[in-house]
Amino acid sequence: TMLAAPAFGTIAGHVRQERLAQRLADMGRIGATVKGGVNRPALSREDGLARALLASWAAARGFSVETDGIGNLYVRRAGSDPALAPVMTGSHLDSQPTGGRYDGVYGVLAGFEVLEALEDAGLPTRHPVEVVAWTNEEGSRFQPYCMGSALFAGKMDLEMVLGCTDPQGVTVRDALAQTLALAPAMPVRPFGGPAAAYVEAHIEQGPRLEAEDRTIGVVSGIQGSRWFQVEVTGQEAHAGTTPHGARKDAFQAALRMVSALNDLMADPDDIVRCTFGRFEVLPGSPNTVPGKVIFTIDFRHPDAAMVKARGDAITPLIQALAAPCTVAVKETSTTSPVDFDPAVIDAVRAAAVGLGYSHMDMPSGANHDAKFMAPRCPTGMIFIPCRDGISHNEVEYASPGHCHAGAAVLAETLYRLAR
Ligand code: HGY
Ligand code: MN
Ligand code: MN
Ligand code: MN
Repeated sequence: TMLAAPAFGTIAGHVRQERLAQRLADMGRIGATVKGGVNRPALSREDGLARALLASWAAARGFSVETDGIGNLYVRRAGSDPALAPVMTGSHLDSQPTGGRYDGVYGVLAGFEVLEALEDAGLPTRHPVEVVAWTNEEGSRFQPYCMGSALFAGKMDLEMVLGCTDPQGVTVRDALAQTLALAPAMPVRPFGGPAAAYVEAHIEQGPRLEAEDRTIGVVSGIQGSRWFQVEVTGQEAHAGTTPHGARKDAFQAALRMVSALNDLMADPDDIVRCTFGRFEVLPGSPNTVPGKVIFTIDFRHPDAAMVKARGDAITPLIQALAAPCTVAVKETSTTSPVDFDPAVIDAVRAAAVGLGYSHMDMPSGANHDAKFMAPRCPTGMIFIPCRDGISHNEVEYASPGHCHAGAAVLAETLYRLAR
């Protein structure tokens, strides 16, 4: 029989703002950049050192740590009934090349703070509670994104993933081996383990909570996103002697493609998101006609039909504009919009209300590992504001008070799901 739920604050009262702030500062030193951000690419030395630091903190508190075939790090506080599936939280430690000290890390460390608060309170839970640091959420160095959570959820093939390469040609397989070597050996669990629920805390990475002066975002779901890598091949030639009519100029072809994609994605309501984040013109010499252009497309939309229809139009449009060059289009990540579990959404909102935090329901424009957990178990997210809504930028900042509030709401939510 389930005893009456304890008053809100029972566990949140043990969440300590300064301890969380200190751990964020400690983790933020790994891969720190001169501009105050972090450069901690997935499966880099810095990523490995961050994993090792988290594993050492877990060991110091008597939590067990395990990993799996892609290096996800599971920190577990045992439950009184080990037969029960764990209630899970977490996020990622990898960052953008010019990333901030909160994206991903905040969710991992807010989850760790919940484990510490449960321990300090001496509160048992029937379910084990686990914090996961998922491998390669960002997808910046290696595409696709969310390799860790997608493999856990059985949505990607491990051999495919291990063969993926970064722009320097390094494979996930090789980078993973170097990363794992930086932390003590730990038990390896198979993918697809049981999960009773998953709740991820994250900075909003947008301006809405700050604009509406709310502390907690009760997240309803995540928009769909489709990523492409485009490789245009022309012919290098002399800039002075080659008539334009005889050129196979890869840059001019890419320009036509981007211009047509901008027209395709034009949206008076400004709901569509289409970003050309990587754009390489090779060989990059002023007096050689570009023979190759590599560029990426990150297309997102909240409506499933639009993600399908508009996304399916991308490749044929690009191919029709390639001549006299040739083009290869590779779709590297494809995820549909997901809606989070109503009961988890309600639990997050109830915790915010119970703790007296201002809050608002809102969708997520950013991808998260929660996108891959949503089909596996009841899933939800908690947002906190970030200054000026800026993220994927070294100035990214969330106040200690907001970090504390998100961890407190996470604590009450996880406790009610796990007790
Ligand atoms: O790209 C994203 O939406 C996530 O922040 N990595
Ligand atoms: Mn993130
Ligand atoms: Mn990110
Ligand atoms: Mn994430």
